[in-house]
Amino acid sequence: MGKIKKALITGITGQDGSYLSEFLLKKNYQVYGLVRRVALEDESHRLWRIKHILKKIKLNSASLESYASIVKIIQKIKPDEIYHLGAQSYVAYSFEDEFSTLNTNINGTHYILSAIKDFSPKSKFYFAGSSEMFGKVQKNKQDEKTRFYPRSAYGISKVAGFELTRNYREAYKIFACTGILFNHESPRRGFEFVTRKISSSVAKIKLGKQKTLQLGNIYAKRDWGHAKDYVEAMWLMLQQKKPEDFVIGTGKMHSVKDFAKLAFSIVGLNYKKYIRFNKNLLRPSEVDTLKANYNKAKKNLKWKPKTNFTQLVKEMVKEDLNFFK
Ligand code: NAP
Ligand code: G4F
Repeated sequence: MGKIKKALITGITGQDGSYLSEFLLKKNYQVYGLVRRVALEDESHRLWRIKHILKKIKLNSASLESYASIVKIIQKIKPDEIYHLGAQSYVAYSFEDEFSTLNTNINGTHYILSAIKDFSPKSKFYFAGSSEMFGKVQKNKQDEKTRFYPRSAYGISKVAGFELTRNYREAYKIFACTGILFNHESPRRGFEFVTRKISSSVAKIKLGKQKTLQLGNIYAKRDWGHAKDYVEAMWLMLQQKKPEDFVIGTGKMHSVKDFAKLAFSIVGLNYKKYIRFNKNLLRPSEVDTLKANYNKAKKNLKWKPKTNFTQLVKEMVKEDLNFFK
């Protein structure tokens, strides 16, 4: 039997962190998580996505805002692979607090890369890049060569993280790569994101616990996939011979309105009766459309999405019906 690999995940309490942990445990990894100290003090609320695997993983408290706390963990564990998923990930909030979004997202990434260089240069590094980097899209379908045009502090922070990752790879020969992931959702998605806001509202409306659903720009279009499919792509990137960046998506695009229409229809309701426009939910600058060209991942990683749009919406609505019953 080969040596047991060690993986360190930042953002392990989030949607992707939880699926990635399950995936790596199945592959017999020892999984370590970097979590905020407050999370350990409030397990029932903050660790809900990983409570079923808590006995199998090792959590360490640290802050993405503190270089010293990150160094301690990386120096101690010397992970084979580091998946840096921790971030202020809510785009709308990044307009309200640009400073902390840039701080956590850019410095956090820089601290980890710098700690790898000085204390664990053999660790392979995955950075959670985002299709938000494409922002005001410069091409109908976006691939690894498409020019970035971020439209929020969040998008800007991810472009900075992408460039830091590239530069550490080139300057210090660290095995570092960025996954440019398009929107991915699941029943574990945070309630503030539009898909979960819709699926949870549909469930509550069906159960008589809510009357209407307020939305902003329902004409925005996204390339939505399932988070469970996407964590496999993260792992595949770190198993390649050379570190490279990859776009991950489905290549299909739907509007927020399409999502709502389908979600309501699944429970036999007409979305038109329940949706209310709220102008306060519009963003100062919007990303209108996003659609992935993931040909490079298909060819080099042999990766493709397993879940289609209808299956994703059905799963989310069904799980929320159970959740709110
Ligand atoms: P998520 O559910 O919002 O999880 C974010 C994670 O980051 C949580 O574990 C959170 O911890 C942690 N975090 C936030 N601020 C932190 C801080 N200051 N110090 C330490 N940890 C902090 O996000 P996700 O959907 O799983 O996404 C994972 C990563 O992929 C993020 O970097 C996101 O920006 C990126 N991404 C996501 C998508 C998508 O569609 N889901 C697409 C492209 C890129 P707490 O539990 O303590 O808050
Ligand atoms: O669900 P959203 O908040 O996701 P957004 O902004 O696309 O960001 C997500 O995907 C990115 C990848 O492209 C990630 F990097 C990021 O971390 C995050 O996971 O909004 C989707 C769309 C937007 O155009 C928004 O304006 O839905 C529109 N929308 C309309 N009404 C709404 C609402 N969004 C939210 N959150 N809430 C609404 O009521």
